[in-house]
Amino acid sequence: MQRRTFLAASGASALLAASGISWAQNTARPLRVLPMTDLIGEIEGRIPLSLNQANHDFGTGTASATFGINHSYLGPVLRAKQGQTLPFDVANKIGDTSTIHWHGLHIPGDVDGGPHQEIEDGAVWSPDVPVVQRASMNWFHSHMHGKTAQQTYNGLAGVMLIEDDGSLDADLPQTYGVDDFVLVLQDKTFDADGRMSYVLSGEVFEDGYEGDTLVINGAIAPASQTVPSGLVRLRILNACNARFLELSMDTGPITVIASDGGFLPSPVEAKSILMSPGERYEVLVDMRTAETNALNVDLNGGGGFFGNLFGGGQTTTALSFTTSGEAGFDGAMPTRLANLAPPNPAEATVTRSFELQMDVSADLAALALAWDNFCGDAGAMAINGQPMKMDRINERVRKGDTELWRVSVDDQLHPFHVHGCSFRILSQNGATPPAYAQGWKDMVHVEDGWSEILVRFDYDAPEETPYMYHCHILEHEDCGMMGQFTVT
Ligand SMILES: [Cu+2]
Repeated sequence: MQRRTFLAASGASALLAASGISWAQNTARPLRVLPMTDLIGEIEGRIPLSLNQANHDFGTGTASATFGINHSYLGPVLRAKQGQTLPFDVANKIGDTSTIHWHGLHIPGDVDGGPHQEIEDGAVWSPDVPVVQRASMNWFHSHMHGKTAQQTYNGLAGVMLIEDDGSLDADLPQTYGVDDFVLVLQDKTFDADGRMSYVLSGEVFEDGYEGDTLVINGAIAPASQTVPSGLVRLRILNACNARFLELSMDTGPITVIASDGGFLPSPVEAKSILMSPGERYEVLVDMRTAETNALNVDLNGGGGFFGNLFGGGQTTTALSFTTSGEAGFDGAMPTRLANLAPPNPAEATVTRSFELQMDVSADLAALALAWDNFCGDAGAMAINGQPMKMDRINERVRKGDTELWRVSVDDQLHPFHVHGCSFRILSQNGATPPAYAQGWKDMVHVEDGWSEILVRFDYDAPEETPYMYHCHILEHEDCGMMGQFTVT
């Protein structure tokens, strides 16, 4: 930090950028709490979500040109309850066509917000979104084909918390901004003037876009937060375009209570957890007797350029906690959270295989670009030899059938996401997934061998508004590593 201050003070800001020094700071700032829009209860009229152009200061002292949803960067934390229907009016004012996809929601294809549900600039999209699933942390983000990476990076993303009777009654911290926090983790690059930048090249497409600066809820890390004595709940989203993040605690194990699609049967303690782009985990931090602890984040979880180069990560303190000494949530660490039987592969009546491909032939790459895939000069990417094509249905699934989906890759590590469901992971990279990834998921890591998931779809996704399956490295998705399926 001294170094950065020195360089800036000596007017050597160009050097700063050239030397690749990040804008990470030495002194923590107070945690930025994302504004919540609580929808639980009677909803009058429609719920406005305005996708807008904005200016936002991430903490560099200079405003960056961003997109936001009702705010200058990112959207509100929407809180809803199982059984509600959410009548959204999504107004697009970003100066470009966009979409909003509800990631993790069990909803029909015609309200899913995928690439077929374009919202022209100046138009309003009005889906009535049913909330049928159990308590879970979900999110929403741009899914505009060929532009998902850029639009999401610029800020078109937000969190949706779903509660149910069980979660509202559960003996868990749930006072938002006091002992219950939403953390949206992202990596950014800032130029020498402190403006957020996003520069693409062929190489960037290979790895996906990786920033050098960790941002939490739209503010540069590290952050600090004073909490009451007691348990503290963190609902964490990896909203990076491409980075896998490895999370750990400064003291003791990290205690996971929920994954993408809901609660685990009981808390799982791990030395660290690996989160791909798109994944969510809920964590409890025990501050009953501890006076301090901190959440650490390694930007190079799962490898990455620096991880591979130095054979180790770049673990930094992301968020430190100090107790105020006041009494807070006084419950004990829970022992039982949810009823969850082990997945039963014998239920599968159909098996499908998917290979995520970095390398496709030059002929196919040329076609892929004509199909609105966006790859810079990286060629194109595909699944099963087929780059994304908007008017091609790749798979047709029967509603209510349990299916076994096997996923492999030709190179690198990819996070595979499936719309319209939560699934269970049978194997990840040919092995049993870590205990914290054995509950309800909509993301699976695929690197070596086969990763197998047990899926079932209970809602219609017709030909006009099919579901997607894709790599959640957003540059890969834009570059064609995506396919479409109907459910009828
Ligand atoms: Cu990928």
